[in-house]
Amino acid sequence: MTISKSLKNILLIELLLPTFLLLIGVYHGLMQVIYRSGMIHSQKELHLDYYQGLTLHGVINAVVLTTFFAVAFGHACMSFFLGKEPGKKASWLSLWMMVAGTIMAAWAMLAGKASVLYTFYAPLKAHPLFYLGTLILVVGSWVAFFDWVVLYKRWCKENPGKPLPLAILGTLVNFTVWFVCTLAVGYEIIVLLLPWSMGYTTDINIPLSRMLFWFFGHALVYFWLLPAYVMFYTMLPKLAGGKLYSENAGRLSFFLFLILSIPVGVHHQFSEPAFTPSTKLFQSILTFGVALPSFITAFTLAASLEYAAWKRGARGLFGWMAKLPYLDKNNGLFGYLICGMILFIFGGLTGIINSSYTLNAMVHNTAWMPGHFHMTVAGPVFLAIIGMSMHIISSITGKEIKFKGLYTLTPYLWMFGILIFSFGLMWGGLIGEPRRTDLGMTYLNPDSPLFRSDWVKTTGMALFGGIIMTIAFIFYFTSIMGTIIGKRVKERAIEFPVAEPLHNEKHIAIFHTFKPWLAIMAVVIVLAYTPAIANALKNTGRGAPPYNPDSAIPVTIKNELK
Ligand code: HAS
Repeated sequence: MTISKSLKNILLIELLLPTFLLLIGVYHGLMQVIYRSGMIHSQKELHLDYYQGLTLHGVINAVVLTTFFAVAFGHACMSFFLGKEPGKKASWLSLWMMVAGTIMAAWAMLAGKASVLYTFYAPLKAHPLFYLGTLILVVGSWVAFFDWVVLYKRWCKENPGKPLPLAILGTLVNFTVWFVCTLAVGYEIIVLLLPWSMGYTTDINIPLSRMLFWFFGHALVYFWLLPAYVMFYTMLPKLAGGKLYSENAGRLSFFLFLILSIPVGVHHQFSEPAFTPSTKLFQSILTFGVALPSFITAFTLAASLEYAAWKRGARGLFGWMAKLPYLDKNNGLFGYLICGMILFIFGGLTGIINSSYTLNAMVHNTAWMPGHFHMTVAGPVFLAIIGMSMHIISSITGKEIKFKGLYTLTPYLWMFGILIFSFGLMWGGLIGEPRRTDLGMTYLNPDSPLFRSDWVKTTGMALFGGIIMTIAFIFYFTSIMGTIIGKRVKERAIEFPVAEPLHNEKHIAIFHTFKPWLAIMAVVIVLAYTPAIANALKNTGRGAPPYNPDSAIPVTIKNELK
């Protein structure tokens, strides 16, 4: 489908701006493994602050890149699957708000005034512009969503009785979850963090602020994941040369995400005494529930891939795994999606370990945790984002992908790097290695009395994996830069490889309406969060003054001592 100049420019900015910012994000990722492996024993050597770098790494890679991409991919899906481009004014307004928010937050982080990590947990305190910028970025993404809802309603009126394309269903579910969960973090920012950071209030209710964050924070991980799921269901079977095994399974999965993505946030707070065991148990059970749509996805997609491989001549029980178009240079996107899925087998299984209350006590706040989440957010999510960004940029500019060999190799190299990196972290976590700690200053410094020789091999493994990932990103960056400066060789258009369903499935009415699912979503959230809010309000502890991450003395007292 042809694309207007305005939408083309919007998509290019939304995809390329975070790609350039990734240079900072990936650089600080490399610095993390270097710091942690003990190669650097003093911050002064590189004039870099560990927590500042970690904040830039987390915010750019996990918040800015993912939000810009979700909006850009949403615009592209709306245009392609509904046959109508989103409103020009709303799309530009959304973009400029997201850019303005990013600039504000980036300034605060680069100036060293917001080293609070991507979770911005109180009592770590950031400059007000960090919180405000994050809020404006989020509200900018809402503007795009509200406009899509208008588009969707118009499409329903014009196409009565026609099933909503699965990609649109997935996108609307994703942004509904996003809208609801960001209300909580918006409240946290406006009512708790901003007044406190501006000095209007002196302390803050820690359990409440963290609970509000995780109301948003766990749903956030599905906001990252669902664009990749849209690609898995609607495009991957086609890229593999087959068909989608069951479209109804896809619809069910997306609706399950709608009801279960949010009411599970307390599983990040199992070790916080403010919440009672029954609150934790209920959300732990719901967390096992939210793994269900991913299991459905795993089986549906495995069946779709098996069908594709059988069509390509595969035989035997596992023969299909070898007969997929892994290194086909003219089908590079397949590699990005399949490598993401393979990583997600491990990312998902480790997630299920985390959600068990007892096992969580073993792994919480250890290096295991970044091991888990790099096989999710840096696995299927990141690979789908960069693979699809290249696909969209090449289609809408009418340019051929350049350095196809590098582009095709990137996901395999990245997967190999992540597996080594994450296994190093998880192994380290199991033998007590903490997360979010500059180990080179203490535990990995042979001159320190705290030196832990048993962590040398695990952090070394993570370093090795991190270097491979950095090389993979350089391959990708070279290819995307080559593509952008290349010559136009075809019509500018939005194109997606669309998978047909394998069966003519029964029409199940409940899979074609949002209303009952939205009602169940509201009920489950109320059931899960009423006790959690009551706990946070009752067991507040003492309000906390602001801290910076590099010192155990509150900022206010430090100022008085000066
Ligand atoms: Fe998680 C912590 C539980 C999924 C991200 N998670 C985190 C954090 C992040 C994160 C960033 O219960 C750290 C936050 C922080 O900074 O503190 N997580 C889960 C569970 C799932 C899960 C149960 N997480 C994700 C996803 C993420 C993500 C997705 C990002 C995108 N996670 C937790 C818990 C914690 C946590 C606790 C807190 C721990 C603590 O103590 O702090 C589930 O959704 C996972 C279900 C997934 C599956 C896998 C399905 C597999 C598929 C692929 C199939 C492959 C095929 C290909 C078919 C069941 C779909 C085959 C082809 C071949 C050729 C072989």
